[in-house]
Amino acid sequence: MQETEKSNLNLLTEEDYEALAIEYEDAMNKAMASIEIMDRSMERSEGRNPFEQYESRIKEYGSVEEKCGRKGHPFTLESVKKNILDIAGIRITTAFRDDIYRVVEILHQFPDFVILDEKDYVKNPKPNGYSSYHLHIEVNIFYPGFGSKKFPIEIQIRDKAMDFWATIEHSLKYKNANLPEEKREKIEKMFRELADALTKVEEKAIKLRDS
Ligand code: 0O2
Repeated sequence: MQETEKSNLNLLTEEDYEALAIEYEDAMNKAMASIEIMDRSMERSEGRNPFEQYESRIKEYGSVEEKCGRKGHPFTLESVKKNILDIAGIRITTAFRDDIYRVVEILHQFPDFVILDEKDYVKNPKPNGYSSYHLHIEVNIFYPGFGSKKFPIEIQIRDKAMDFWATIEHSLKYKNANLPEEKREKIEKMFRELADALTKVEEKAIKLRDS
């Protein structure tokens, strides 16, 4: 669709999205700075540090448009602000599965983060085997002369084995979407088996750590 057609329909233009994304980036950077403080504080404490790696990203314009379409939301500025909660996303990776819950506990204690909702796909994996802990948090940013604004951020927490699974599954998702039904089912089954095998490896790793 042409940019002129988009503005006629009040659809979100790439230019408007870029302006919006800058504000989300401020909120994301603030949250990342807080996570770095948590990590460094855990590093100094006596126990093991559950934070292994963390990274952030701003969702691309095309992905926001695709997600609005997939979820049946209008692709307008107001709708995107209300419905797309992962414009700013942070992924935290842990070494062990049980570290995920230590990270969740620490995030809950942090006063700058208001937890909006959370989904535990670690205890309740998706039927395809996807397993991660998701939280939506809200971060407050003060803009001199404008006042405070609140921004949602999605935080995904998973261990390294789960991250390996999700990265492969994500990269093959679009490729597999056009496969014949029978072949797709076979691949989905292989992904479920891979997730089960990785869960067993994770359990062994925890046993090794605790032995
Ligand atoms: P992308 O391209 O990774 O950004 P919500 O985001 O909460 O409004 P939903 O569907 O209720 O939407 O949330 P859900 O299922 O918790 O998934 C949100 C995000 O988790 C996805 O964002 C993915 O990043 C990741 N995710 C969820 N399910 C899967 C899965 O089966 N495989 C992989 N690899 N990742 C998954 P997006 O925007 O869908 O995708």
